[in-house]
Amino acid sequence: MSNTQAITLTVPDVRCACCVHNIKNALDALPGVEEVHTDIPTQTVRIQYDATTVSPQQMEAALSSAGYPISR
Ligand SMILES: [Cu+2]
Repeated sequence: MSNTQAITLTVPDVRCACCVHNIKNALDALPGVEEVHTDIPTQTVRIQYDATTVSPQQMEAALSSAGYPISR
């Protein structure tokens, strides 16, 4: 059973297309991540995910270890 949810994270280090690419790669590596949309002007990452498989904490950790810590 899947339980699709969405969150938007603020990632201040997003600056260019390569950051968008790196973020997508880091998140796509996590099972349960369904869709990643990074917006450069607002420095936000919107993630659609299966909440039964992956947690926001895991996604934040993946971003952080890819060099893109989130801000609150
Ligand atoms: Cu970049």
